[in-house]
Amino acid sequence: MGVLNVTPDSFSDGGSFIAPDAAIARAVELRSQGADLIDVGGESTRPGAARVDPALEQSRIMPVIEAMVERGIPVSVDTMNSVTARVAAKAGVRVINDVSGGLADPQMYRTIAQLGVRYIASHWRGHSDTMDDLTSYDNVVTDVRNALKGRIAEMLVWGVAPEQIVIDPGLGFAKTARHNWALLGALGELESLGYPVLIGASRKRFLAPFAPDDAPASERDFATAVVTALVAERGVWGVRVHDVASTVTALDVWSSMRAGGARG
Ligand code: PMM
Repeated sequence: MGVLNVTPDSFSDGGSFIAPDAAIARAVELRSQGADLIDVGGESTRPGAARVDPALEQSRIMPVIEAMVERGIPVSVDTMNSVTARVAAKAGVRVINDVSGGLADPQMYRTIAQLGVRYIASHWRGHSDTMDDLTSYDNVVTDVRNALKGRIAEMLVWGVAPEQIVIDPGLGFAKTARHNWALLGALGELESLGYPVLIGASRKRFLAPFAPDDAPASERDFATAVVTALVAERGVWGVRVHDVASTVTALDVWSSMRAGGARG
């Protein structure tokens, strides 16, 4: 899944793709580099970010989404708003990616059930202006697993079908570096819930120690690609990344090694 943030303020690509033409060109590029899905977002979730009105969010993303659908590019929409999910689905989007896992909008599960689209639900504890104060866990792996299990139970009550659901530990959302590593190191715990898992590690702060001091976030792509190969080995459904080319290379290396092992 390639990231396309149509925002002025996302932490690593904010401002680069706010003009629809630039965003559409980027979508075409990510697709040609091998992304199976392009995740379009109009609201930044970087730590400290302020909320964006759904009308503004839609005015940013909809021209881009319509152009992508017209070109046959598979789109997911990164939104916490059920109204935006509905508008996007009407335009042909088949995947809704909700970093709040449904907690930001009480209408989300009903909407997803009605739309019948794929729904990616992340573990989340609060909006970006508070999330860095919400990092207290008894055991992060057990707590995130139980929280996601609770979200899934509620989705099913609202009529969301199991086949619609993908889960995500929400790396960096109310989590320290230690928490992110604990979750990546225990992916089996999340997979044991029985749903596909998506991982969004790309360029996040916990990968900064693997790049030079004060290097831009794009220098975390190498570490991101390593995470991609390692979580692929663990059987995850997808990875959400900014630099599709390096992740595709990592996956090519991983699959060549697997195929070699199978041939003996
Ligand atoms: N992270 C960000 C945004 N959307 N969606 C999912 N499913 N998982 C994530 O980890 C995730 C996400 C924040 O990163 P960005 O600001 O660079 O897009």
